[in-house]
This record gives sequence, structure tokens and C-alpha cells, in this order.
Amino acid sequence: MSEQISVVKVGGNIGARIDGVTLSGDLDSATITAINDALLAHKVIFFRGQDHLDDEGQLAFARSLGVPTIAHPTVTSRGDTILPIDSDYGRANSWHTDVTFVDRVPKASILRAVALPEYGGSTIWANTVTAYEQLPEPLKVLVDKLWAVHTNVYDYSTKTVEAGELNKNTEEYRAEFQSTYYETEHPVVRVHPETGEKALLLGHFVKRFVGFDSSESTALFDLLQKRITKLENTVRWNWQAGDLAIWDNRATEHYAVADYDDNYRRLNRITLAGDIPRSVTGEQSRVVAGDASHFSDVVDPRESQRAISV
Ligand SMILES: O=C(O)CCC(=O)C(=O)O
Ligand SMILES: [Fe+2]
Repeated sequence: MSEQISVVKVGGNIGARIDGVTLSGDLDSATITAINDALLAHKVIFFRGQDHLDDEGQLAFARSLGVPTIAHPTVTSRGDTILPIDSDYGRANSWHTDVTFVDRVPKASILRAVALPEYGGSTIWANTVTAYEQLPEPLKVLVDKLWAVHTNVYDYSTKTVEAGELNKNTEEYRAEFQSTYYETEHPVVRVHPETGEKALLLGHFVKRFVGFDSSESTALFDLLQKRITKLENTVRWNWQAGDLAIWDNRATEHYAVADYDDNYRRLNRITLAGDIPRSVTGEQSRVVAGDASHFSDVVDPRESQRAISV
């Protein structure tokens, strides 16, 4: 390895920039391990100056870090493996963790800048591990036993947040997003499969909590989301051409700030397969509706090998 990799923290609770790496599919295993370790430690990592990467290069790099899923469980018309995050179709300006409406929640997402607006369009990530750790003890006791119902189809009129990964003006995209109904019950506290840390698993796909009605669910959801998204618990990234970000989707939520008017913005996302979350007592998430086996393998890092989808 000729390059010297260095990890520079960009926030107290979350986020680091990795310097000294030219990303490709040919990185040696020591570099891949260093990148994965930095991801686990800092939850979101940023690379600058990766202008050489195209979709193929991004995919080759992604394959060395994990097992790519197909683009999305339902949004499959705009790429096999790469999901375009395109401002003409949607603006993810609400707090979420990616694809939590299925049982096999992705391990990570890898996002590469393709076209950036002249101003605005940053992305914010929040650390769901520190959010859990900083809860008062009685709230930890509650959430340790709490389960949430996540779905890709919800009643927007009752949501206090915008539609997020959907563009409410783009009915076509919304129809595709909702073309198959998914519903999964996840523990609100999941044990991270690689670090053993406890992380909150919430975000805008939550419909309600198991055993709570919708107004009680809203009150509890707002209380917990406010903890997660406290500004000190976040990092904001102002994108430049050549940037690439990777987040640990098992330990973060994120929000794309829609403050760039009618400017065009596009980033390309590759999603890495993850495992099925487990609660603090080891119970796995439960599918209520929808089969996501076409979307993603179940990749359990404890087994270190790709497992057969269940
Ligand atoms: O547009 C962004 O910056 C992030 C969009 C998003 O939510 C994602 O790529 O998963
Ligand atoms: Fe997202």
C-alpha cells in the first residue's frame, strides 16, 4: 500500500473524513479493514477527490466492502444496482434510516456526488448509538422492550414530516415506491452485529409502536426522534464534486436538506446488504407483509460469509 490512510474526525459524536485513499475495486485488505473500522467507529465517513470514480468504479469498490443489494425493494426502474438520488424525482428531507420497512435492513449506503446545486443540498447524519447511550435510564428501560412497525406505505396526512425518500410532487415515483406493500416489526433498540453497541432503530418509515395507538405512538416517536436529531448528535456535510460518503445504516439516521430551490442535484447510491436486526434479548425482527429476498441477501457479519436469504 503506497498511500497513507488517515482518519480525521469532523464532529464530536459522529463523522470522519478519510484522507489518502484513492477508491477502487483494487484496494488491499488492510485498507478495506481500515475503512470498515472507521465506518464502525465514526458511523459516517467522507472521502474527497474521488472524481475518477464512475458507476462501475463505485460498484467495484462497494463489492470489496460488502454485498450490494439491488437498487431498492420497489424502485427498480431506474437502475439495477445504483439508485439515483435525483432531485427531479425526490428529496429525502425527512429523518430516516434506509429501507427499514423490510426485515433485512441494509448495512451501509455508499453515496457519490454526480451533479451538485450551486448552493445548498447538504446532508445531515445523526448517531443512533450515542442517542441511545444518552437517554435517561427510565427511557432506556422502556425502549429496550419497545417494538415499532415500519412500512413503505403510510398515511402522509398524519405524518408530521414530509414524505422523505418520496417526492410528493412525483406521483409516478410514489406509485413505484409503494407498488409492493412492506411491513416489518423491528425492535426499537437493536444490538449492532459488528460492534455490539445498542442503537435506536426509528425514522420516517415507522407507522406506530406495537401496543400503542397512533396518538401515543406520535408522542413517543417525537420524543425519541428529538433525542436522535439533537444538533450536537449530528454532522452536516457540504458536498463537493468528487465526494463520496458511506454511512453505517445500522447506527445512523440521515436527512437531505432541500434548500437548493430548483437547482438540479444528483447523487448515486449503492446499498450494501445487512442482517436482520436483533433486540437486546436476541429476538429478530418480524416480517408482517412483503418478501424482500429479491432485494437483498441476509449478510450477517458474525458469520462473515453471505448467508442464504431466509
Ligand atoms: O440526498 C441525499 O443527500 C441523501 C438521500 C438519501 O436519503 C439516501 O441516499 O439514502
Ligand atoms: Fe436515505
